[in-house]
Amino acid sequence: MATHNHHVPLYLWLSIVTISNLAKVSTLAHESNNYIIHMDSSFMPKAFADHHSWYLSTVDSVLSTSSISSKLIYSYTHVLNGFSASLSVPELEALKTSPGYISSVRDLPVKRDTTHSSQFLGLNSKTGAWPVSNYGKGTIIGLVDTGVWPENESFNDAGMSEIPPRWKGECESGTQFSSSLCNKKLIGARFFNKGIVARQPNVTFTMNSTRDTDGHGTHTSSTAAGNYVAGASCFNYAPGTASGMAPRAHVAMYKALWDEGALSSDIIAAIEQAVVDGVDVLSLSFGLDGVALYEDPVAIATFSAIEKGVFVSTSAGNEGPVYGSLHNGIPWVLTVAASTIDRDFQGTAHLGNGESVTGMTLFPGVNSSSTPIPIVFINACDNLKMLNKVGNKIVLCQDNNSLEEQYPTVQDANVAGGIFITNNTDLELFLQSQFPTLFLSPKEGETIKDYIKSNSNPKVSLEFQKTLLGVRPAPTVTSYTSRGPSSSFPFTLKPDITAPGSLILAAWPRNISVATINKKQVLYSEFNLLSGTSMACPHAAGLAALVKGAHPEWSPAAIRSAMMTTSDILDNTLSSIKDIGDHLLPASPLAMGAGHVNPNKALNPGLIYDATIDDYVNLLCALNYTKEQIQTITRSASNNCSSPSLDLNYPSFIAFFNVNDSKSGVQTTQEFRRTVTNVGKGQSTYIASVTAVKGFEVGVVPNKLVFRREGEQLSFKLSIRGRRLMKETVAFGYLTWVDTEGQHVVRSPIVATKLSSDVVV
Ligand SMILES: *[C@@H]1O[C@H](CO)[C@@H](O)[C@H](O)[C@H]1NC(C)=O
Ligand SMILES: *[C@@H]1O[C@H](CO)[C@@H](O)[C@H](O)[C@H]1NC(C)=O
Ligand SMILES: *[C@@H]1O[C@H](CO)[C@@H](O)[C@H](O)[C@H]1NC(C)=O
Ligand SMILES: *[C@@H]1O[C@H](CO)[C@@H](O)[C@H](O)[C@H]1NC(C)=O
Ligand SMILES: *[C@@H]1O[C@H](CO)[C@@H](O)[C@H](O)[C@H]1NC(C)=O
Ligand SMILES: *[C@@H]1O[C@H](CO)[C@@H](O)[C@H](O)[C@H]1NC(C)=O
Ligand SMILES: *[C@@H]1O[C@H](CO)[C@@H](O)[C@H](O)[C@H]1NC(C)=O
Ligand SMILES: *[C@@H]1O[C@H](CO)[C@@H](O)[C@H](O)[C@H]1NC(C)=O
Ligand SMILES: CC(=O)N[C@H]1CO[C@H](CO)[C@@H](O)[C@@H]1O
Ligand SMILES: CC(=O)N[C@H]1CO[C@H](CO)[C@@H](O)[C@@H]1O
Repeated sequence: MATHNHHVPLYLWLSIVTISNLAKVSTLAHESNNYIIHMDSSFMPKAFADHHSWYLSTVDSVLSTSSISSKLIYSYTHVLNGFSASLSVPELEALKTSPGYISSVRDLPVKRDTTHSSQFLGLNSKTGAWPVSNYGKGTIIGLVDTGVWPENESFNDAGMSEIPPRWKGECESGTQFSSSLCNKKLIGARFFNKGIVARQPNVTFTMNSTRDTDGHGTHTSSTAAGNYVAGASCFNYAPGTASGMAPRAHVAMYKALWDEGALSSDIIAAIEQAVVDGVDVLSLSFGLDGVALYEDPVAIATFSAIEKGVFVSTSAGNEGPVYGSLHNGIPWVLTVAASTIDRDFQGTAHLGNGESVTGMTLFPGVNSSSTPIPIVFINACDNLKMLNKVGNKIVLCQDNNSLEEQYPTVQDANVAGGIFITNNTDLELFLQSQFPTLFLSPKEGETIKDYIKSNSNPKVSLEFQKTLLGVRPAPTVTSYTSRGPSSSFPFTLKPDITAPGSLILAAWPRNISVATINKKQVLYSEFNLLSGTSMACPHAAGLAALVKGAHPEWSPAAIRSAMMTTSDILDNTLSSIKDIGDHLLPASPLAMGAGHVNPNKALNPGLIYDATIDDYVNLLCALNYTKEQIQTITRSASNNCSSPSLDLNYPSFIAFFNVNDSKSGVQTTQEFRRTVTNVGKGQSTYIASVTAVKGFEVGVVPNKLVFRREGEQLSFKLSIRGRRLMKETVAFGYLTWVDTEGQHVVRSPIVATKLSSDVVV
C-alpha cells in the first residue's frame, strides 16, 4: 500500500487496497470476531453510573472462562446506543439473551472510494458564495479519512479567525504527530483504530497517529477547506493558487481509514466524536456496498448527526457506469457524483518537418534536451518481444480498443516513449504515466502517421507540462461515478448532485511518492492530481459550509435542497451536461443527480424542500423494517409508525414502472406530495413548468403557488402516468418552479425507470 502502481488509476487503487485481510472472516466457534451491538438504553439497571460501565459488565458476563480481559472495543452513546466488542460465536449467542440487547452486526470493512475547480464553480471574491459566507469563516468541517499531513502549506492558518469557543475537539499526539501541529486552520486531529487492533491483535501500524500515510485524507481535507497556497502545481501541471472550497473554514481530521484496514467500529467512533466535538459539516469519502440501512455504519451514525444539525456529504462510489452501483444512497445525507472540469493536461510532439501535434498527458518528467528521437509506427503495441527489438525510439501505437493492454506493454518495454492514437474517453486512468507519452485524437494521429509514411528517417521531440483551461464541453459526468438507484433506499433519487471529481489538484504528503519515472526515479510533490467521487464529496462539503455560513439557521435538508434545486443541467456550451459513461448522451439524473453544483445560486434558492427527523422515521416505517431495525437507526424504542410513507419531501422524484405481468401494458399513475417553504422575500408567485418525460404524462396540482410571506409553506402534488412496465430503461425530465419576477428557478429532476426497486435487507 505504501508504494503505488501508477498505471492503476488512483481512484480504483484507493477503493481496492483497503479491503485487506480484514474482510476474511473466520467461522470457527472459538475464534473471535468484531461485532457492533445495539442496546435499548431504557434497560440499563440503576446500579450503573453510566452506559460504559453497563456495557462493560454486559460483555464481561458473557465472556468464556478462557478470556482474560474484557473485549469491549468502544462504547457508543451519541450516534448509536450500544458498543462494539470482540466475541466468539458462543459469547455472542450468550449476549443475545442479555437484558436490553436489540441486535448485532459483524464489523464490516468499508470501501474508500485546487487551483482551478473553485473558479470553474464560479467562486470569486467579488460576488456570491465566497464574500457572502465570508469564505466559510467560523464553520468547522470534519472529515473521517486517512489522516492529514499538517505541515503542508494548505493547513497554514494565515488569515484564519480564532477557534470557535464551542469547539470541544482535540489535537491528539501520537507517532510523529505532536499536538502542537494543530493551529487555527487544522483545529482537531484524532485517530481511531481499536477495532483493527481487536480484529488483528498483532497489527503494527505504519504510523499510530493522525499523520496521513496514504495521501487521501490530506487531499480531501485541503479540497474542502485548504488555505490559499500561491504557486501550487503538480510538476507544473495545473499551476496557480490552490485553495479549498471554504478557505476560511476550520478543519478537523478523524483518522479511521488505515493502511491496515478500515472498519465500521472505528468509523462509528470517529463520527460520534466529530459530532460531540461540534463539527458543522462532515465529509465522508467512503462507503459500504449492498448493505441495508440498519447495518450500514454510515447510515446509522449520520442519522444522529443530522438530528443534531450536522450536514453530511458522502461519495457515490466509483463503480459506474452500471445502474444500481451506488453506495451511501441514504435519504438523510448528500450523495455526490463526480464530473470533469474544463481543464486538460497536454504535451506536444514536434515533428521533423516542422509540424506539431498536441495530445493529453500528465507525464511528470521534463526533457531538457530538445534532441529529436526516431519514431516508428507499430499499430497495436501489444507484443513486448517485438517492442524490445525497436530500441531507443518512440513507438506510435494505434488503439483498437486494447489501450488497457498496450499501455502496460509499452511501459515494460525498453523504448524511449509511446504515443497512442485513441478515442478512449477514460484517459484519466492513463495520464499519470511512468514513461513519456501522449494520447492523440484520431485526427492528430493521421498527421503524425502521414509524416512517418512520407519520411525515411522520421523523428520527433516531445514537450510536456502544458495546462489548457476553458475546455469544452465541461462539466461532463465521468464513466466511473456510481449510478442510482440506491439499493438501500431506491425511493429517493440518488445521487443528489455532481461536483468536480476528475484530476483534482490538492495537497499531498511530501513523504509519499507521486510518480515513478525512468523505471526507478521516485518523484515527490506537495500537491497531487487525483480522480474519484472521493474528490467530489469534499467539494460539496466545502460548498455546504459556505451555504451554512450564510444561513446558519437552515437544516441539513434545507441546505441539501438549496444545493440541488439551483444546480446546473447545462454545460459550458449551453447544452445538456453529457455522460462519458453513456456515449456522451445527456446525463440522466441517475448519473448526476439534480445537476452540477452551483454555489452562488445555492445561497438564494427561493424555495426549499425541508425534511424533519419524523419524516425519516416515517420512511423507515414504510420499509417494513422491524421495530428493532428501526431502533438501531433512530436509537428510540418508541418510533411513531402511525403514518408510514416512502414519499419523502425531497427535491427530486423517482417512479418505478417495472411491473412485468399480464397487465404490464395497462396505464397507471404514481403520485408524490411535496411541501415547499418560501425562503425568498415575502410575497412571490411561482409557476410550475414541466419538461416532458418520454412516454409519460406529468401533472402538477396546483401549478401556481402564491406566497404572501417569508417562511410560508405551500403544498402540491405531482403525478406521473404511463404503462405499468415502461419500454425504455430510464426516462427523465424536470419540474421547475419559476417565480414571476424571474428571480428564482427551482428545479427538480423526475426519473421514471423500469429498473428494480428491490430493497437490500
Ligand atoms: C496507539 O497509540 C495509542 C495512544 O497514543 C495507544 O493507546 C495505543 O496502544 C497505540 N496502539 C498501537 C497498536 O500501538
Ligand atoms: C501474535 O503474536 C504472538 C506472540 O508473538 C503469537 O504467539 C500469536 O500467534 C500471534 N497471533 C496472531 C493472530 O498472529
Ligand atoms: C474512433 O473514432 C473515429 C472517428 O469517429 C472512428 O472512425 C473510429 O472507428 C473510432 N475508433 C475506435 C477504436 O473506436
Ligand atoms: C488489436 O490488434 C491486434 C493486432 O492487430 C490484435 O492482435 C488484437 O486482437 C486487436 N485487439 C482488439 C481488441 O481488437
Ligand atoms: C519524511 O522524510 C524525511 C526524509 O526522508 C524524514 O526525515 C522524516 O522523518 C519523514 N517524516 C515522516 C513524518 O515520515
Ligand atoms: C411493506 O408491506 C406492505 C404490506 O405487506 C406492502 O404493501 C409494501 O409493498 C411493503 N413495502 C416495501 C417497501 O416493501
Ligand atoms: C403519531 O403521529 C401522529 C401523526 O403523524 C399523531 O397524531 C400521534 O399523536 C402520534 N402518536 C404518538 C404516540 O406520538
Ligand atoms: C418479463 O418477464 C419475462 C419472464 O420473466 C422475461 O422473459 C421478460 O424479459 C420480461 N420483460 C421485460 C420487459 O422485462
Ligand atoms: C513537512 C512538509 O511536508 N512541509 C512542506 C509543506 O508544503 C510546503 C510548501 O508547499 C513546503 O515548503 C514544506 O516543506
Ligand atoms: C521522450 C524523449 O524525448 N525522451 C528523451 C529524453 O532525454 C533522454 C536523454 O537525452 C533520451 O534518452 C530520451 O529518449
